[in-house]
Amino acid sequence: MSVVATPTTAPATNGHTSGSASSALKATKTPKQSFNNPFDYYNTSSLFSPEDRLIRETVRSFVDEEVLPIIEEHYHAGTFPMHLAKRMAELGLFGITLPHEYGCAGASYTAYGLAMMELERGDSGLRSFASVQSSLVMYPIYTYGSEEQRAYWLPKLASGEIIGCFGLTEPDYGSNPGGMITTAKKTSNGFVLNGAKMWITNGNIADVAVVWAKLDGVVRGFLVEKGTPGFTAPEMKGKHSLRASATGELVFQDCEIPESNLLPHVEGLKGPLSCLTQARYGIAWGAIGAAMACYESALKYAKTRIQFGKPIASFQLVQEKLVWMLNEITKAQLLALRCGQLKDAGEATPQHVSMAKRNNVWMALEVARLARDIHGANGILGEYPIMRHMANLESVKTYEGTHDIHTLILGADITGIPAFE
Ligand code: TGC
Ligand code: FAD
Repeated sequence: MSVVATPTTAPATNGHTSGSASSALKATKTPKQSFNNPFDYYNTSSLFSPEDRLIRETVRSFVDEEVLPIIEEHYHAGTFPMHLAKRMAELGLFGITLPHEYGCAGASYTAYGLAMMELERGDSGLRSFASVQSSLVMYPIYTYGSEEQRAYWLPKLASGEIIGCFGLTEPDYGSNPGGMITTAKKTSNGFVLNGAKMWITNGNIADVAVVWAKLDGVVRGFLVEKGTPGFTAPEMKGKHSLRASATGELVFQDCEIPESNLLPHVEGLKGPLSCLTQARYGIAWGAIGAAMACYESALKYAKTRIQFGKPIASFQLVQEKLVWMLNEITKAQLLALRCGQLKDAGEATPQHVSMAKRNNVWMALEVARLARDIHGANGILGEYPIMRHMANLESVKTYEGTHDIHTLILGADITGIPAFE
């Protein structure tokens, strides 16, 4: 059901009859448009490699054909569309930058970003799923795991045969994960874990959890398999955001795991934080997708919704909002593009990524709010994607480092004075 007015073909008049006013109106009716693609105003696509463009187009079609028709239903029901996990795996979206030998696509970071942008144009829950599987589970196993761990886990994760999650946040330690109180103790057979993790994307549906815990006071990474005695993963319910995404707790009560489940090649907080840099990079692109969906809907709506005898797109205040949206989306695209180039060249710092995540998620939320405003009352309906994206983006603003934590990361970088303590 749509209550949007049908587009007018005949020009609406404002009642003026003077020749100069009507010719001025005419002049504004058929402006020469300086762009071919209203969602890529600076034609950034021309800067991507043919392979990156193909990946983007493939994910775009997947989202149009298989995500958009069903996502609202899942969002409403509070369920993740699980059948899409297999499809994302088939498209090579899990561990997309990792090498072919582990069943991965070996694509560029730019391609990874573009894929995340298209997924989040569908829903942040879908991008979250791919972020966690790729950047927070496969990346640490690839980067810090033994060769046996890589060979065993990565192909299964790439093919979607198994799903992973990443346990860092605790009930009392969110922005400050260094304070974590989950512990691992060495035993004769391996390790015993005690503690709890909270707000874990895919926690309740995952087959394997990458869990960060303190061993003799030092943060270490452990792989904990579903069904291990002493490990439970209840679902977290009642979310008004990221409803098409599973979120769980991870609870460890004398949970014994074998020695071979320790990630051997990293110690300290830089282990989990380096994974976050990967995922934050994907979010910086993903948020642009959510913003594009809101902008696209607002532009279409503004051109077809008639008030005071004219499309609302003809009002200067509405145009100002649309221009602001496209202007900020374009700036965000350029920031993400450059961040991708730096990552592909091995030159991106965590702080570069913080700037892109911080700016682009903020931008997307502002775009969503303006889009909601342009849709009037219709903006609150599930028939339009706006409120879903807006509510999702409230989580995206908080997870992977809140907006303010990224401000402090950048503040520390430019002043040399960390303000966390
Ligand atoms: P600090 O002393 O600054 O750093 C400790 C060590 O880590 C290194 N480091 C990094 N390494 C790689 N990448 C980064 N981004 C890094 N940031 C820091 C640092 O060089 C140091 O190394 P070393 O060798 O000297 O030991 O640590 P701090 O305790 O002062 O904390 C700094 C702070 C606040 C920035 C950090 O704790 C932080 O980023 N907090 C935010 C927490 C966060 O983002 N949590 C996210 C949880 S996961 C999640 O949200 C998944 S959502 C998934 C989805 O659905 O998409
Ligand atoms: P807090 O740290 O308590 O922060 C509350 C407020 O205080 C924020 O505004 C914050 O910016 C501010 N604040 C905190 N410290 C400072 C300071 N020093 N200076 C100024 N302001 C400060 N975590 C995982 O480990 N794995 C996951 O898969 C995962 N998935 C998530 C999925 C969802 C849907 C959500 C909502 C969260 C998820 N998280 C996950 C947790 C997420 O990373 C944390 O929520 C986030 O790091 C913030 O922690 P917190 O919620 O405890 O907020």
